[in-house]
Amino acid sequence: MTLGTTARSWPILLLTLAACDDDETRLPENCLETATVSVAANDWQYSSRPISLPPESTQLRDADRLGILWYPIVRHVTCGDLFPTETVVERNRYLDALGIILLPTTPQGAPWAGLTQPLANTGADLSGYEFMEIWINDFNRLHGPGITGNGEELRIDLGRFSEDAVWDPRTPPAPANGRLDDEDQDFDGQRTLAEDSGLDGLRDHDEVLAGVVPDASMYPASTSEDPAGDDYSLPADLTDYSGELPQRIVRFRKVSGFEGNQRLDSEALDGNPVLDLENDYVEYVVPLAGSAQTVVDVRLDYALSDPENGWRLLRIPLDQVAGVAGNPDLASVQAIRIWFKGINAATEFHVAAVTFGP
Ligand SMILES: [Ca+2]
Ligand SMILES: [Ca+2]
Ligand SMILES: [Ca+2]
Ligand SMILES: [Ca+2]
Repeated sequence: MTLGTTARSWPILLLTLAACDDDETRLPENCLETATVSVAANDWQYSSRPISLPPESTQLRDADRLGILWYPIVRHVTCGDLFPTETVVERNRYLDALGIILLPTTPQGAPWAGLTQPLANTGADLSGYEFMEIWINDFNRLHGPGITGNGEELRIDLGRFSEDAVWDPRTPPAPANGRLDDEDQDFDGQRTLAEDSGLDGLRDHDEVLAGVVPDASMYPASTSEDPAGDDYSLPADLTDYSGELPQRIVRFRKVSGFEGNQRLDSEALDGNPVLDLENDYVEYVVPLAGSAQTVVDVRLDYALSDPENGWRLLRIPLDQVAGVAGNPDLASVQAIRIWFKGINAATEFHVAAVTFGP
């Protein structure tokens, strides 16, 4: 099956993975029919704040959302990074991936950051799948020999989420505002220059006039020209991932900007212009320092010395739910949210695939 009702990029990803993948870690034989999630940066957006589910009692705060950048990884991750024993031809094949950088904040409660992707307006049917798999690279900073971690977690939610997102790029962000923020001001589906303003509805000069205050974080998203920090621009070379993390933060800071990206952005997850606030979802928790859900740990399994290869294949049984909000239904999954908890440092991840099987 194919998720979603809009044009997305997963068939290409699936073909790529299927082509390079012929050992015991392979996706199922029928992986061309396996539902998956896009790793194209354009298909992700800021999420609303997850609600804390029993037995957790302390709710997260909008203001404790970390800064978060996301951007496409092109011509960088190879099949050989994930499958080192493949043939040379296959090892050299590039895979698309999603880059995510979390930026620290000064939290009063538990810091968090999340991205969401609508899967299908009417809900995708995932009820026939046993597990979800994710290829993720933490560059061996959060897992490996001798690393016990400080409670850093990857969390994945499937279902229906409040559309009232914490989308302010600044740190700390303005809280969700109780409105459906949508660049398409007249809801005619046509983008005008004025409408490509970011979810704040303000172009740069209006941000200045409105007295929007630039953030004062260590890695400020905003400047005096773009005080809201929501301008879009590409680095000179989108395939340059060299240098240290602070350099990549500067390079990719504006790639996930919504103002001037020539797209009509919206908080809406279902395509209609009404703010939906319902939360009906299941939550899965992956302690990042743990190995219980790790199927492949490339560096350890293949005895590699490359410290930058922190690729892991995580497999999460869909029946091992850590929390339930409202009345979720895996037969009708509108969106996926991936989010991080327990991290409050500049931290980088690459995600190469999110799939469901068998
Ligand atoms: Ca809103
Ligand atoms: Ca703006
Ligand atoms: Ca701006
Ligand atoms: Ca836009």
